[in-house]
Order: sequence, then C-alpha cells, then structure tokens
Amino acid sequence: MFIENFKVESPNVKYSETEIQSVYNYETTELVHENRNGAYQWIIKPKSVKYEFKTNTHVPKLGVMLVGWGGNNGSTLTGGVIANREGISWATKDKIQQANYFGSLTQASAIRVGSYQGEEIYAPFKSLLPMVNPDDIVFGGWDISNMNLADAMGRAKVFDIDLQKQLRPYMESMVPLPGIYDPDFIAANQEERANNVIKGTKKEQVQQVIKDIKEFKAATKVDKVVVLWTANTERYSNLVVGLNDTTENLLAALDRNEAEISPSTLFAIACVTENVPFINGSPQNTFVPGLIDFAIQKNCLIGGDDFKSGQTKMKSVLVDFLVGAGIKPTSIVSYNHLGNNDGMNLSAPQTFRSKEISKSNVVDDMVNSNAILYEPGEHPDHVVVIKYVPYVADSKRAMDEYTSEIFMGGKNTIVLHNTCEDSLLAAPIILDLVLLAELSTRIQFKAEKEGKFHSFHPVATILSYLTKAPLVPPGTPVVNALSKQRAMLENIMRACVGLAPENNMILEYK
Ligand code: NAI
Ligand code: DG6
Repeated sequence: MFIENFKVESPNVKYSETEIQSVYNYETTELVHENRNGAYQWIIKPKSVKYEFKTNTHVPKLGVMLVGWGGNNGSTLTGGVIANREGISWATKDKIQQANYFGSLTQASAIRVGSYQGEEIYAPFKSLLPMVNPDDIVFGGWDISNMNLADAMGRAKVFDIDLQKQLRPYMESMVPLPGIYDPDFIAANQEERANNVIKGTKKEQVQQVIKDIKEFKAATKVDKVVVLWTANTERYSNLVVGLNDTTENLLAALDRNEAEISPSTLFAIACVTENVPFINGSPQNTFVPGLIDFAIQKNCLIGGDDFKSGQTKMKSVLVDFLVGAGIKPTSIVSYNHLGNNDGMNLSAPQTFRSKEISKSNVVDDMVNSNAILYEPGEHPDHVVVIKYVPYVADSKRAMDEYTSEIFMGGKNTIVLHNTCEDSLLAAPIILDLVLLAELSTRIQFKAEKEGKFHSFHPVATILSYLTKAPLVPPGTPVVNALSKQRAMLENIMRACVGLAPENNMILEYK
C-alpha cells in the first residue's frame, strides 16, 4: 500500500511551526586492537551515541543557476521542469505521454515506513522532510554559447518534437548569461560554440559571476540560489604548491591571473565567496585543495563530482552484488559511444582522461571490503573506453563486460548493453542534487558531547548517491556502493524525524 504523507508521533520528535526537532540514538561500534593475554586481538564494542537534529521547515523559493545552461542537460532539465509545472502532455508514436519526474530519487522513489495489517506500507521519498517542489524552481545560468534555451533544446535532439513545440514559447526568452571560456581547459572542438564569454582577468570574471548571482536573486526574488556545473568536462588542473594548495594561495593566484585556475574553479570561488552552494556535475578536479579549504573556512556547501547516471550506477550495483555474494570480479571493461556535444568534447585526450579517472575509481571500496577474494593491493582489470559517434546524438550506447571467478576456478561473464538518452538520465539527477543540497543546508545537528548545533560538513557527502566520484572531506572514507549511499541518505533523513534506520529485519513476521 502507498500513503502520500505521514507524521511521526514519538517522544523523540517534536514538530513546531518552524522546525522539526528529533532525538536519535546512533547505534555504532568502537574498534580496539589490543594485546590480550599476549596476543593482539580485535575487540568490537557496540556503542550508542545520542544525536539531536533540527530541520528548518520553511521551504524557500529556490533559484538554480546552471553553468552550461544551454547544453543538453541544462535544456533538458529546464524543459522537463516546465513540462511538469504546466502539466504538458504530448503525442509519441506509442501514446499520449504525460510529463513526469521518473529517474529522480526525491520525486519518483519510495521508502518503506512500516507494515499495516500484514501489508508493507510505502511513502514517497520526498515525504520524509519538507523539500522544495521542483515545479517551483526558477532557472537561470551561464553558457559560452548564446543560444536561447528553445533553440538549445532543438540542438540537443532529446525531446520528442511535439513536446518541443509546446515548450518553445516558455523557453525562447531564456538566454544564458556569458560564461567563462578558457580554451586551454576544454577540447579545441568547442571553440565554434564560444560566442558568449565574460571578458577580463580571472578576478574580473569571478566578480562578474558574483554580480550575476546577485542580480538573478534580486530579479527573481528567490530566497536561495544553488549553482551547479553541467558545462563541458575540463581537463584536470595541475596541483601546484603555492598556487592552489591553500585558500590564501588560490586567492593570491587569482589576483595574479594565473593560467592554471580553471573556469569551473573560478565559478566555485565566486559561489564560495558568496556562500552559495556549488555542485560539480563533471569529472574534473574543480575542487582543488585550496578551494576545499576555502569552502570549509566559509562553511559553504560544495558537492561533486560527476553525475552518476547510467553505466557507473549499474557498476556500483553489480560489483557490490558480486563482491557481496562472494564472487570475485577480475575484469571490468566498459565501452560507450555517444554523439552529443559532451561526446565531442570528450574525444580530446585531456578531457577524456578526467572522465576515465572518475569512471574507473568506482569499485575500490567494494574490492577493498573483501580480503577473502582479493589480496592486499589486488584489483580487477578495469578499462574504460569512450568513442564519439555523431549519428547516435544523445542516445548513448554503453556496453559492459564483467568477468568474475566463481566456485572452484570457474569463470562467469556478464555482458550488459544499454541504450538511452544521456540527458534524460542526468536531468533528474541534477534535480535531486539541488533539492538535497538545499535541504541539507536547513538541517542542524549535534552529538551528545557537542555543545552547539552545527550544519553538516561543507563537503556534502550526503549527495554521494548522485555522483560517480563522491567528494569527501580529507580523511573520510569514500563509499561508492549505490545501496549504501542510498541507505545513508534515507537513514539520515529518517533520523531527522525520529525514525530508526531501515534495517529490513521485519522481525514481527519471523
Ligand atoms: P553539453 O556539451 O551539451 O553541455 C555543456 C554546455 O556547457 C554547452 O552548452 C557549452 O557551451 C557550455 N560550456 C562549456 N564551458 C562553459 C563554461 N566555462 N561556462 C559556461 N558554459 C560552458 O554537455 P551535456 O551533455 O549537457 O553534459 C554536461 C556535463 O555533464 C559534461 O561535463 C558531462 O560529462 C557531464 N555529465 C553528463 C552526464 C549525462 O548523463 N548526460 C552524466 C555525467 C556527467
Ligand atoms: C560518455 O561516457 C559521456 C559521459 O558524460 C557519460 O555519459 C556520463 O559520464 C555518464 O556516465 P555513467 O557512467 O554514469 O553512465
């Protein structure tokens, strides 16, 4: 059975007009490795830590500014939200299709809340805590191409033509602000597109972005802005001591107009300066150490990197399943070809390398979790290939071969083939990223020994489910397994309303 919403009644939760307060006992463990009777032994001690959460329930009017607004993802997301808001339906060759938010964790997935008279009861994920309704988001942003969003939607070739015709009147007047173009960081084949660029030094470019955010906020009267990079994949920035290793060095390098500061890092500097959450949907190392340091100093949310949309999402499910089942993946080979502008940009070796890195590191935590299967340092062969094939446009083909060792030296090969419009996978993920980033800035918490409430760490690991290479604070474990990432997010949200984590024990029926 499905219920639309619910309220928790418990001594551990209090709803007031402005906030939800909850008390949550975090059941965890403490590990010790010590000499007992002459031999070292691991001791695991269960412990319970009391946490208090408070969630501000005032849902703001949200502005979302996309860097790369006129790209396939940007135009698809904008059109998709308008279609939902306006209740648009359109004719396809199969049926009359209604707008929906399928593929969005917050808008189209469910959580189990319990059982009632022998039946499992589910509720929308978004009913856990008050969240921005995506229909109410005001979009804006930047692009190095000055094409309006209606034409950009046509260029993207993602939506059915009947839908495009209906969306055009809403999108024609949407024109991206000039972006920061630096040909050194993206493929040379993007030059033709760059007719809408912010002039001046890097510092002047940052100042212009800050001005753009302020003007957007004033013009749209939104309460909060989140900025998200869905522009071209850049090459990695070189990490140089004295240049981008600390906040001071990064800001001084900006003053000196140093060439090695990428456009995405410039956007991030502008956002952190203004305390505007900034999310990176591409694989490059926008968050150089100096930028992470800056975000921590300013307590400004940053999150990334690289949307986890298709092939990698499957990988973080399949490898988790295999290793969790005691099967040893020994070779993972991932091909994809696509024909959109992202594919064209990735056909250059330096930008491809950024993507190769973020697509390749996604099984490490699962492999490292099982020393019965893998020797220390052992890793499956893992190869990632991306080819640009213009004809298939946004319809990406992904082919994966997983070979594993099974019982008694047997081999098991699984082959997957996926065909899908890339932007239709990415757009709902962008939505989730901005909605969850906004929500997380309204949550405060403290452990029993902490005097004051505080927000989550500015490096937003809570967004990990949505990214290929989750950005984590220095010294924090990276979790790639999709089910763990989802459980972390859901269980933190449950804690905010005084609900225990979903443990799937269903003891009442055992
Ligand atoms: P796209 O190439 O269609 O769009 C990118 C847009 O960014 C273009 O319109 C371009 O003109 C603009 N741009 C480039 N540099 C800019 C700058 N410095 N400032 C402002 N605008 C700039 O690409 P698409 O398909 O929308 O993908 C966007 C990004 O998302 C890519 O980096 C891609 O790798 C990443 N991504 C996409 C996924 C998907 O499933 N579609 C999944 C994971 C990541
Ligand atoms: C080709 O790999 C283009 C990329 O931008 C991907 O489409 C994108 O990174 C999605 O990757 P994945 O592995 O999540 O499907």
